[in-house]
Amino acid sequence: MSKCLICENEYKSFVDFGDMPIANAFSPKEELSDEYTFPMKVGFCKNCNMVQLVDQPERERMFHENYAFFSSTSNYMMDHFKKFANDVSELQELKEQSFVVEIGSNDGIMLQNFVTENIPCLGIEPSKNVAEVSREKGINVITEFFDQSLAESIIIEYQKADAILSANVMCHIPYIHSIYEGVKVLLKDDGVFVFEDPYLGEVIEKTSFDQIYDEHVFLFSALSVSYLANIHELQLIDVEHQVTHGGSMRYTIAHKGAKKVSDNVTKLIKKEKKLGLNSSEAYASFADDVDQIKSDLIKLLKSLKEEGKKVVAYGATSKSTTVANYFGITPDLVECIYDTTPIKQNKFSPGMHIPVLPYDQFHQSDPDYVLLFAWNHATEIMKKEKDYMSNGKHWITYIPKVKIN
Ligand code: JHZ
Ligand code: SAH
Repeated sequence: MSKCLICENEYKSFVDFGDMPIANAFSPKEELSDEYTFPMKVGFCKNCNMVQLVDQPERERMFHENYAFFSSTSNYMMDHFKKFANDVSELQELKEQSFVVEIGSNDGIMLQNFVTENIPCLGIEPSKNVAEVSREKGINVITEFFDQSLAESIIIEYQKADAILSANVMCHIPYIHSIYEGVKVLLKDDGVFVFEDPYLGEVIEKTSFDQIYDEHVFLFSALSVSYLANIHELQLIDVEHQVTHGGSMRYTIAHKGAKKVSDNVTKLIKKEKKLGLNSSEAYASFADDVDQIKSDLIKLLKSLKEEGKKVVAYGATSKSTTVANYFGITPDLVECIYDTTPIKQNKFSPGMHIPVLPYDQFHQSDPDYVLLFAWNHATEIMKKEKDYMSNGKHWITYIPKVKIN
């Protein structure tokens, strides 16, 4: 039995992936013999409905000056964050006297939109290399981990915030109570805290098990987020589904009683109860569903190898670390991974050591099959590669089921 990070209730895990490396530890050859691993299991707490990793590596092993994920590698995500910033500007009627704080601002993909509108903003980003890129865009950044004590120092040095924003960061933080206390301190009386994360309902519905890796300690639902907010005298006031990262949810939180609660919240909670996300049964077949994808994909890759086909992968994602390591995808099944991110290139994937090559070489590679590790960006990538893939080359995807396109 393990203790819930939210309510301290005891819970059991429902899926066990075995020992996993750090998802973003793309390493040079000389560092491959010394890889850190941790036991990756996921559980569901019946009391507060939070789905969570049982163990997680210390935060400094994941977020540091060589962090490998740069947000601005997708044009679709650039547009998404422009719209996100715009939605919040309209909601809060932001102006030149307002103040916006983003938790986990990475390379500035969101805040750059406030800078161009002359709306004062501050990024909090502990990974120094990505923070440096945002500084070059004229964004003011504190390179520390956000928590309650940092929030207290921000209100002394700056002011309280009209909006606190965060995307794909809240689900990364096991010390989430300190974050919520920090939000409570930092948020103006009529301020909003708006964040997005991969949505539990879709992870279960699509068996998108690769959303589970070291960085993703929580899979949120409206049920669990409203419980968590309530503990801190905050309130979930709106929810909005997003197509990003394979299915996400945008949650809007305010001080308790400060704003009207949208019908969207009650409707989503009702839907989640109908789907049974508040009961262990919803999670009972998850491990078997993952194993079905595993056996189908490995069978396909082995038969392609026997036929002498050339198989490469596209997108050295964090998610692919779970896929490759749990399924046992070695370089003899998938030759290499092409990726546009310089820091990942000419290194090896965590655990399975598949070579990561610069995207520039993809069009000379002449593969028969391309395994799409960045399946969440399928629309953008398949459009971009349409001509190249047209003469007899095929995509392989595996969420929700193994499919040759
Ligand atoms: P992508 C990361 O997950 C980590 P990952 C993190 N934990 C999280 O939650 C989300 O991001 C937000 C490359 N690429 O977005 C760039 C191309 O090569 O699926 C990236 O390396 N060509 C914070 O890593 C990878 O694929 C392209 O055309 O699973 C995509 O990574 C495009 C669009 C991407 O996130
Ligand atoms: N918001 C961006 C980046 C997500 S990557 C996007 O959606 O694309 C997750 C980021 O959260 C990393 O850059 C990591 O350094 C940062 N992070 C992790 N813990 C944090 C904390 N306690 N406070 C602020 N940022 C944190």
